Amino acid sequence: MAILQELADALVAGNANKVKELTEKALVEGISAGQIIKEGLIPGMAVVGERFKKNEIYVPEVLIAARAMQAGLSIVKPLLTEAEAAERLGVVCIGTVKGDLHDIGKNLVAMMLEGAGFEVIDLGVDVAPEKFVQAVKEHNADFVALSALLTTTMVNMKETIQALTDAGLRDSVKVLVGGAPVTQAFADDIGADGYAPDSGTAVDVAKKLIGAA
Ligand code: B1M
Repeated sequence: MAILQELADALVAGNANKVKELTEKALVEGISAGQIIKEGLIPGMAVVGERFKKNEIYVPEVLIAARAMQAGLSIVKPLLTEAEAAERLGVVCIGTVKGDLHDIGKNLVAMMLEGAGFEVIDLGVDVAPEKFVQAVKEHNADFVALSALLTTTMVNMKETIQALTDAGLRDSVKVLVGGAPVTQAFADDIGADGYAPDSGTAVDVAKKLIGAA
């Protein structure tokens, strides 16, 4: 549908006003909230993710596109039917680990996951292992996404995985880790299910982990 392509293009251009306008217009035309997300907003954000991964655009452009995505999502999310909401790819509890206050990268990952169709519960920064455990239980999460920017806080990723294991949740939840000092070798060492070096790749890895890619 032409209007959904126009919507995706407006999102890629980071034009929040146009995204809002086109989302409202699409609803008036009778297009469902789910279809607007699936065929307009998500494809737009996928283009942004790909360009970011290839270094064709940078953090500011991604943040602007994410703001445009939010402008559309805030209109259609409350209108999702139960069936449409259930079609979401999965529930992710994301946070920066205990002791760590860096959140720019974590926010980007959260936005890209949401843009790809995941429901994202953002727990913020300095998140203690117990808080992740509690959130996984409360939201019946499929994923825990852990970000760390300090070599001194990376250890709290391991602590969080241990807390999930102790709570008997480790088999029911996938753990994705990332952040500047984190490597695939570290992820393997602490028993994470996935590692991503950037927010675009985080979406690919998350989809693979739940068999949606
Ligand atoms: Co801090 N800081 N900082 N800092 N800071 C670094 C990380 C540092 C490398 C700077 C340096 O010394 N060169 C250094 C860490 C050294 C180390 O541990 N090896 C450092 C330090 C030491 C500190 C303090 C200790 C400084 C002090 O007080 N003495 C202090 C610690 C505070 C704390 O956390 N307890 C501190 C504080 C701060 C500010 C508050 C001032 C600010 C944070 C503001 C904020 O986040 N709201 C800050 C900043 C801005 C930085 C730098 C300059 C930039 C980080 C950033 O936002 N990058 C950083 C140096 C640097 O990285 N160049 C530095 C942009 C962002 C888009 O990238 O976060 O890497 P990044 O995210 C990427 C990927 O890593 C990945 O995707 C993102 C985008 O593609 N990714 C994931 C991130 N999380 C992921 C999760 C995933 C998957 C991918 O799956 C779940």
